Amino acid sequence: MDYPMEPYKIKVVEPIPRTTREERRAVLEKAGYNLFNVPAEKVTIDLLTDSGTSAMSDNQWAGLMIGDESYAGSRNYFRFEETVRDIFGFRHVIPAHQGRVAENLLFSTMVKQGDYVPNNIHFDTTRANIEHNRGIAVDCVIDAGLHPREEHPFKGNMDLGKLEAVIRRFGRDRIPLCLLTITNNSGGGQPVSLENIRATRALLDRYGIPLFFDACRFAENCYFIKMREPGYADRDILSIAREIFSLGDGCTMSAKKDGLVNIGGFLCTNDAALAERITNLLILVEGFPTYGGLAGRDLEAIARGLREVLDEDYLEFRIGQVRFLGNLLDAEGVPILKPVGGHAVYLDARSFLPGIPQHRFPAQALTCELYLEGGIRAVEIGGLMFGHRDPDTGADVFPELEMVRLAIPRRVYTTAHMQYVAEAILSVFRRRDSIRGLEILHEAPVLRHFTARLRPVAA
Ligand code: P71
Repeated sequence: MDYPMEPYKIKVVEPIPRTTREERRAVLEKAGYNLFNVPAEKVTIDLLTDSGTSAMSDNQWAGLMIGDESYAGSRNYFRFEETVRDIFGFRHVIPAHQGRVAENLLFSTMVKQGDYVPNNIHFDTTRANIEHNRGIAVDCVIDAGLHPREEHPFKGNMDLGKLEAVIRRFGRDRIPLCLLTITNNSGGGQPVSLENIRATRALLDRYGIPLFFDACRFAENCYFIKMREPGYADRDILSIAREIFSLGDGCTMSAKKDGLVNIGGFLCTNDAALAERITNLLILVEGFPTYGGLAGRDLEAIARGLREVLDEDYLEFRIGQVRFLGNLLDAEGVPILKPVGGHAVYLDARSFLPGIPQHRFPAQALTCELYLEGGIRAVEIGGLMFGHRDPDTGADVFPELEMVRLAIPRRVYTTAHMQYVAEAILSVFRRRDSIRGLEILHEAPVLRHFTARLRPVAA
């Protein structure tokens, strides 16, 4: 197994909290068996999300010092705009403080009641922002993208048959735009091929429907194209990115992922009239168009992060580190989603804990055990996050996938940390028959996973 070497050395360190098993047991109970309720100071390795958790480089930290905090026309805005235009190629660049604001601005301007918005798979904030504007979010990923064990190099691809069926059924006038999420987070961090992007574009052109990218993890998607798609092995990441975005009409971006910053985002479009409407709204809710809810120094850090993320040594390590963790688990028979995605390893909780029925939340039970075992914080993506009661029948409805996501922050943990995580998971795997399910004590009416309180069921 190849051991990925960090392509950087460490200049600043932050101690990692250590806790005893007894302490973690008490923390879990107090948190209602929900890791969102656990203070970060009680977490040893935090794999809750790869969003906003990156380590900035010395170059980015240096950039903070030349932040120009002028209300209008900050020099860092111009540097940010120039960088985004150079990589993404869109004419209008609108800053926002994070991805879901860019989504909100876009959908509140383009989507009206009863409109349909297709995507490979909508991320939860994307779906929620479409539904908030009374639109209907439709997932059209290829079938392989829904099966954890099916190997496919581009499991994030759009199913063109499903997409065309949606267009034919509801009509072009009810589809204001189509999205493509690169990489496809909800489907396991899986990439979309350039061939598929081109074909999606051609299909949409026949109906005159604009294509927008949800570009959060675009550089990781580009790296997969270089590695896996015929004809791209000799291309640099920047030229692949430019080719992708040349096929779209705009994008939303959470810079908290491939922008390598702790806060920030933006929205791009080629449509001047659309840009003007969005900008007017931006001034109302987020800020003047040359800062969009961010400080000048944040814009500088994004501009620098977007350059650094295109570095091939960085991406080789990044993707290699995530794969390394996946391989350590796979080699010991731990059931994971395959192939390993760009930003996270997903445990298949159904196979890991076959004795726990879905209404006893096996994935949530597994996240609690990982915390108990090694102070590791992962996130449940299964029945707790996506299950709900059918309003008509009153019956419980559970999602297809029952997963635990181990999201790896960028440049934060070393490969030794990955080995620590794998060892803890293997210990849990060996004693999996003794793990009990959970039941809900308290839940909120929407997005219940953030605040729910649970308890173990009797053996
Ligand atoms: C992730 C997140 C962040 C998150 C969101 C909800 C609960 C816990 C953690 C955010 C995304 C994303 C995609 C594809 C838009 C956003 C929103 N992901 N699109 O995966 O993955 O961006 O957080 O900057 O608002 O943990 P934002």
